[in-house]
Amino acid sequence: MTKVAALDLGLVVASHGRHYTVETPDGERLTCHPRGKKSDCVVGDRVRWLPTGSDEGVIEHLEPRRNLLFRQDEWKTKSFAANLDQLLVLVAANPVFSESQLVRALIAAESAGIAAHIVLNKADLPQFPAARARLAPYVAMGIRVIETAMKTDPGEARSQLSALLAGKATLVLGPSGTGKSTLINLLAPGARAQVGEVSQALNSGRHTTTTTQWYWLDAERTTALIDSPGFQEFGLRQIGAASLAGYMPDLREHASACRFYNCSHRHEPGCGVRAALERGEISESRYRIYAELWNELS
Ligand SMILES: Nc1nc2c(ncn2[C@@H]2O[C@H](COP(=O)(O)OP(=O)(O)OP(=O)(O)O)[C@@H](O)[C@H]2O)c(=O)[nH]1
Ligand SMILES: [Mg+2]
Ligand SMILES: [Zn+2]
Repeated sequence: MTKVAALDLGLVVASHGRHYTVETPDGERLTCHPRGKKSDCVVGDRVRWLPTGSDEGVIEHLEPRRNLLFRQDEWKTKSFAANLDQLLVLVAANPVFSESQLVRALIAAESAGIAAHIVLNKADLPQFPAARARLAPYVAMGIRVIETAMKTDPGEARSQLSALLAGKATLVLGPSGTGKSTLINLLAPGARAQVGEVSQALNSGRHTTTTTQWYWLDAERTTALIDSPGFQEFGLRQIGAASLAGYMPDLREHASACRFYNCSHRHEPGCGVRAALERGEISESRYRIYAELWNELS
């Protein structure tokens, strides 16, 4: 048997269900199949592989991960990507975003130990002020919210984002039609990620991007953006109801004032979180989403 350490190292840059695209340290890309039937590699994984032909290989070993961002729906677990430096949750002025989905993505990142920022795109649309107002609680709790108009003001969007992204591997996550692939094309030279027409994205629930894919933004391969398909469902079954508030910074801040150490912030007397809600220090929508999630996970 070949020793694992003697095998070539590779980075999983795309996942196509049954096979993967793996990039070698010199930047060559090849198709790799998993050894055996089941595979659990995701984009961002470091793997050890063996060549099986001139441009094909087999994955023999998965290197330990620094982190993994995933969601857990009722019946299945969906891994987004591994070994991330940060997450950009991309929402848009239109289509109107679901705050519940935004909260879920932020909680998943927080529980995986991955820093998250929000990008609000399509600042050129008339719905923009309303979308901005809905994000005010996130700005207040210290999350960075970057406002862009990638299509109408790409130069500005590029300069707003390049410093934040430099030297990091960033996953771009968000509902369909918000501009994730538009962002990839704006920043990754020669990316040609497929971009969907507004009408399709809005009305047919169509997802233009269907696979997760890693793009380098620079020739030195130090900065990466990962495009992903838009999501609708975002289960958090991996998280227990009792730890939920700990992953919501605005709630967490007030939980130390609760009379009971195991307060659910739902019905108990002397609850610091509900007191803060009444004082207007926690937004009603955030608390409502917390309560919904708490019921779902209990
Ligand atoms: N008005 C406006 N439209 C934009 C802007 N940025 C992107 N779009 C449009 O939004 C539509 C969807 O863009 P995509 O980049 O395909 O969206 P996506 O998030 O990758 O969508 P999925 O791949 O389906 O998840 C396209 O028609 C873009 O041209 C913007 O700043 N303003
Ligand atoms: Mg896309
Ligand atoms: Zn409480």
